[in-house]
Amino acid sequence: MKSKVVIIPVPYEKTTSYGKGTKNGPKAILCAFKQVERYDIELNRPTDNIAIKILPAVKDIKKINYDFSGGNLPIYFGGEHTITAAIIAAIKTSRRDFSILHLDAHSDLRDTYGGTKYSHACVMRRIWEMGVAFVSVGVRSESYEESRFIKREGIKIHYAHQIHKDKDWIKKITKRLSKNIYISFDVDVFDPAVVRATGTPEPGGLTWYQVVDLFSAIKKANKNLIGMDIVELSPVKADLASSFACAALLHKILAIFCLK
Ligand SMILES: [Mn+2]
Repeated sequence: MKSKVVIIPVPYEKTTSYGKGTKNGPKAILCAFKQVERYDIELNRPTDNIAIKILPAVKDIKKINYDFSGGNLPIYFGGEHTITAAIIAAIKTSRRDFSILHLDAHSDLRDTYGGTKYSHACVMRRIWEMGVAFVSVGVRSESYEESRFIKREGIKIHYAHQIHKDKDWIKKITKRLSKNIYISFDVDVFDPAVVRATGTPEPGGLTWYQVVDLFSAIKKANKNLIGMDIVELSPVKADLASSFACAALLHKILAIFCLK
């Protein structure tokens, strides 16, 4: 069977705490993606031969499915970050041989936030409870309570300020990932110069090329991408750059991981 990328829009928004509108994220990324050239200059490869199937939106996160059969690569568009806990729970029903590369400005390790355990600010805590290994990258904001939890549990986070000063940061991260990886990409990991239309923007984020270099190194290390999400875009009409950056990110992922 011919492999294909399967895009699953998940316009879920229940617990956004600051800027609103992430339920409009999937539509904005798909709309911007129509404008992205299907050719990667760096790789000198056209990408229009990659089959892409767009599924109907999933509004109830309890109904999230994961189907990797026949070489399908599922890519979920949020929506708020909470959806990742539902995705990982779905993946876990069929496989356990993977780790998560979590890119985010926030560690998302609070036990509860705003009175709920299912806040976008708690998603990695829920995943930690599932016992799935993860590597968090680009964090530059967390609570004191989270920092104590991280130290107590021996969780290793690649903070943005460390990446900023370490020329070996990519090597260190790649080394920690298992063969099969799932990427959870909170778009606020980018510096606001790249994406600023997001609910909780933070200064000092990753640049476009830092992200591209990280993904290229992961591919070069022969990692196998088993799924991905792009979450927390809160599109603003006057800010085409943020939506377009997310669509360009999708294209970069396709070029790096999906060309045969
Ligand atoms: Mn975040």
